[in-house]
Amino acid sequence: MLAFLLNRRAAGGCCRVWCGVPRQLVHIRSASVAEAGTRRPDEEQLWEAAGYLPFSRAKIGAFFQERPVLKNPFLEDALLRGYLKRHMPDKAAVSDLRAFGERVANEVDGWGRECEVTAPRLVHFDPWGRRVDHIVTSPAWKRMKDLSAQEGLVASGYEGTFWEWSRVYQMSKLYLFSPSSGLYTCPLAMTDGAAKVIQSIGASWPVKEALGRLTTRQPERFWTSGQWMTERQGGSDVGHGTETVAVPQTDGSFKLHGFKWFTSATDADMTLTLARVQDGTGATTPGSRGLSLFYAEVSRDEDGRLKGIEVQRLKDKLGTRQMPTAELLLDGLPAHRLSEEGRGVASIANMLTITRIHNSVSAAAAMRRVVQLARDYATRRTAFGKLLKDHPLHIQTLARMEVETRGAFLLVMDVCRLLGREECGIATQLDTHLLRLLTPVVKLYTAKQAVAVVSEGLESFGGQGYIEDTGLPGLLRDAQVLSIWEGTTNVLSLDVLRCVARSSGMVLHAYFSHVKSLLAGASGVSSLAPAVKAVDGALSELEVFVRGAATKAPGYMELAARDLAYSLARIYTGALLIDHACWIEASPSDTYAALRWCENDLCPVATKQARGCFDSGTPPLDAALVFDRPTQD
Ligand code: UCC
Repeated sequence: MLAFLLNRRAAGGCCRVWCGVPRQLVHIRSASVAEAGTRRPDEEQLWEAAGYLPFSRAKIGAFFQERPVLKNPFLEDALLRGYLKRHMPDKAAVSDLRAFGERVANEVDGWGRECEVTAPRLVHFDPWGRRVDHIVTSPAWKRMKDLSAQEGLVASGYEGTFWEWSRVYQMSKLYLFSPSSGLYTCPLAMTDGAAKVIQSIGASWPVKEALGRLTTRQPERFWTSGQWMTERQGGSDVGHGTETVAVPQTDGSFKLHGFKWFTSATDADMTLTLARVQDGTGATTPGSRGLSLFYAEVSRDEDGRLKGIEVQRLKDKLGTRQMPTAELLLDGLPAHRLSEEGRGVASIANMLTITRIHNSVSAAAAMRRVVQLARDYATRRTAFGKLLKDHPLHIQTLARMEVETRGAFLLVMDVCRLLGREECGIATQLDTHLLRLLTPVVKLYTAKQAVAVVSEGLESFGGQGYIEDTGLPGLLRDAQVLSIWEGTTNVLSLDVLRCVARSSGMVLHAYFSHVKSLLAGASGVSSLAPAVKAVDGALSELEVFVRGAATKAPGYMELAARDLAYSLARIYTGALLIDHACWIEASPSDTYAALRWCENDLCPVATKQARGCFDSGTPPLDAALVFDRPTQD
């Protein structure tokens, strides 16, 4: 009967939106319906009276899509819990993470959303015309700062409570926090990096007090730090791009003059930055050798004006909109030199290591979050007559995302493990080499994976993944920055080559021997045999490539750098997945994830080499392709 009526309506060209609220004759017309007062056909009135009209009163239609629910991200994460159980089964750590996971789901995630919708703004002048340069942030952003102190999100990296596992514990907490943090993980990364630099240089006046504030759990004392490295000429080639000069003062301090083009989380209380010391004639040393590291506090004079800083404008960014990013004119900013003159880059390198690890934690966390939400949604959303979870193709897609996420997690946590060992003074030479090599590798690889997995994750929500107020698009926008800041993929690939060269290949020796030892632990585990074979084979191919590299021109290795870094990441991750699957309490899913990961091309540098991708004839062909233009008629 209903179908009959609908057909008749369609045939009549009627265009209305109706919803049937039982027994109520309320209807809402679309713009194209007949004018008010026009007599409706009798059949239509009958139809309404019977309550059959779907979608009359469309604004409150009875059908709603189920939303994905964020549950405690710690309890939901089988791999995180398994990893911690295996390596640091400390009850205090686990119960803290469990409680924090609850807080993230029930409280913090809402604040993160508030940060996203209440973007920071810059107030240049007060109502009376005085220049104030206030960066106004949301109350939620301020709550994030207090929470970060209370929960020890930086402090726990320095308290040593869990000895060599302190970094794993800290980063696990940040991993739970990151996707709900409204990007507060960015200032925390720089704060952690600054603390590490100050600690490694040896805290004395005036930074001793700062170190205490960066690593405190007391919200009222807690400071965040900036890392002002990017200038108008860019943020990658720091050695040539830095124009800021440091003018010596008679008391031994300096005043900085320059233009910082991209300063993140600019509401920080202090910063570390690079500048060139001027000599008595105003001359400076060019290049990296002319750079020194400076400490500066962000403070105001009695009139409320920033001392030595003008905030030019806030950046209008694709993502990370929750966080203020500014262009700063340094016009006599009081500062103290922390490094020896000319040792700026080497001295800030510790900060780069820490922020790159934080970046990787955020990448793995973004993947985990989208997988958790997509998994939940699959149990609620029906399409084509059944729940998404009952569509094998959909679950296959989620399973592939899960494999990527697991790989990223283990790679990140292994680097955190190495960092913890180094900081406890128990790192072997092998650990130190691995940490140096894997830091750029984990950063570049997980950042790229995050964009791919989060993008796939959004697609798994269909059109809803593209709707702003679901909160999902922000995950993708924020993931996109991960491959850009703290060294782009190519810059980090070149960093891999540089650390191989500087260590005379020792970092690679460490790499090969550690992967072999991980594989040795899996010999005899038949369920993992195909994965072990794949990693072993890829490792041999990599060894052949590396041995041959010694005879190649530098240009050859530069072309191979990205594929080399990817090979290092995929092989090492494969070995970690295998190792985890060998754990006595590992689940069948741990084994399955290892097998699936190892079906990838684990050594793309060998694959591409075999195709001549790095040969000298390739760059001109690449260039011709890139700049291909239609021929003139
Ligand atoms: O600032 C930015 C945004 C802030 C927001 C951060 C938020 C993060 C949040 C994450 C969580 C959500 S973006 C700025 C991005 N810029 C970079 O990251 C810089 C990228 N460029 C590089 O990394 C380059 O490789 C440079 C700048 C380091 C290259 O400079 P140089 O001068 O050519 O460097 P050298 O000559 O290779 O190295 C100079 C010294 C050497 O030590 P010595 O002299 O003792 O032999 C190197 O061994 O520095 C040492 N060094 C390192 N040490 C250089 N790089 C490293 C390293 N990665 N680790 C250890």
